[in-house]
Order: sequence, then C-alpha cells, then structure tokens
Amino acid sequence: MKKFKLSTLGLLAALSSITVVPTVWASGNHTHSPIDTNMKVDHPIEAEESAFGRQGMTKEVTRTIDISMSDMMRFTPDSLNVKLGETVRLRIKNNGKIPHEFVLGTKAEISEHAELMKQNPEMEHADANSARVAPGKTGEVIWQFTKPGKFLYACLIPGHWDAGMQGSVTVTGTQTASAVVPVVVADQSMKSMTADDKYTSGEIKKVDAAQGKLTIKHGDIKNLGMPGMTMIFKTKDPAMLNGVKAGDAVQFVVERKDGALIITELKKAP
Ligand SMILES: [Cu+2]
Repeated sequence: MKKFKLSTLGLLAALSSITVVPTVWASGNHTHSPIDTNMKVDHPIEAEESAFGRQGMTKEVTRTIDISMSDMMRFTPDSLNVKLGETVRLRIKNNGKIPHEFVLGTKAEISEHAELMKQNPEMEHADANSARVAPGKTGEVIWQFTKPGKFLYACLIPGHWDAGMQGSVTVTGTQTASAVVPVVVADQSMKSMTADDKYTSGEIKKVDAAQGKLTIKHGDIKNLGMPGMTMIFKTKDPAMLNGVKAGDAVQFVVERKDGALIITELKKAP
C-alpha cells in the first residue's frame, strides 16, 4: 500500500513536470529558454506561418531542388511536388543576362504582388519566400511546406510574369508529427503601431551604408497602398543611415519617385 502511494506520487510528479511545458508555451514565451530547447522549438520568431508554409531551418533541410531561370522567361523545372511538412532548399540559378526574381506564394498573393511591381518597378523584396538573383548568380530559399495545396513561384519583375515566368508547387500528404509546428501568430503590433497614414512602422533588418539602402520589415504603407512585407529601400540622404542599426524599431515616410521607393524621413519609434 505504501509502495503504491509512492509510485502514485512519483507519477504525479512526472506528470506535473510535463505539464509545465505547454503552460510556458501558452504564455507566449518565445525566448530561448531551456524549455524551448527541450521542445525543439528552434524556429526563429521571424518564421511566421503563412498560407503556404514558413521559412525553414537549414538543419531541417531534407532535400535540395535546383531551379534555373532563363531570359526566355521560364523556370526549369516549372512544377514541383513536395511532401507536407518537408523542408527543402530551393537553389535558384539565373542562367540569363538580366536579373530575375523567385517569389513563392499563393496564387492570390502572387497576383497582388505582380500588380504592385507594375506600379513600383524598383521594388526589391527581401522576404524569406523570395530571392532576387543577378545574372549568372545563384540564390536560395529554404522553405517548410506546412500546408497542403497548390502554390506558385513566379518572377515578378514587370513583364516577366506576364510572359509566363511561373511554376507550381504541389504539396501533398497527411499531417505527420514533424509537420505539426507550433503556430507563431504573426506580429500584429506593426499595424497597430502606425501613428498615422504618413508614417509607416517597421524594424530595420539590414543597413547597407555603401549603397545608402535599408532593409526594413514594415507594416502597411498606407500612403502607397502597399501591404506589410520586408523590402529594401533607398534613402533620400545617406546621412539618414547614421545612428540606426539592425533591430531598431523605426517610423518612416516612404514616397514613390520615378518608380523608386525612397525614404524621405526616418526616426526611431518612441
Ligand atoms: Cu524574370
């Protein structure tokens, strides 16, 4: 009887130590605590779940797929099949003499972005689902396909998609344990942070002092009618780059000038 009691206590202790894990997770603790490591939650917080999957981790890559792009406005191959939950490295070679871009997404998102690119031909994407590749160079996108369905990849440089530069990805399979990933809810704070229609809120991802360019993950750019994404912007005055660094929360004004997107005002978020 005494033995039974002890083992019951032991079991209870074991159970309570297990239940600590989901409790901490539910509280929204995304920091790299030892518990996160035990749970193998090693995705960077930037890896937000989208309608077509999420940025993958290099160490989880199980397959590399080579895709080439040509000035004939074609991807080779132009159709891929992947398993649900699979993390693949898409290695994208530009065999042409002009730049091309690889953007992965749903059909609706690709169409929307193609329209934006027509209005802003100088738009440079820097999101995890895209790669702009110079002639003769190779870029890569590491992606985990966590949603079943049919998705597109396209070159959204004006004229290229219209000429048929696209391919499709078919994701099939049933949800396996490895495909069940914790849903990291997209950070909505950037949208609510927007002070007014003039300023756009964002986080600096990269400072390119040599080019006078900033890579910014930003919320909706209301004055230009553009949705939130990560883009590379030119600045009106290279001196604006002084005093800002990757990781800084900023507010900025962006204007369209001769097809280019230029930051005319930049300040640290209050
Ligand atoms: Cu192209």
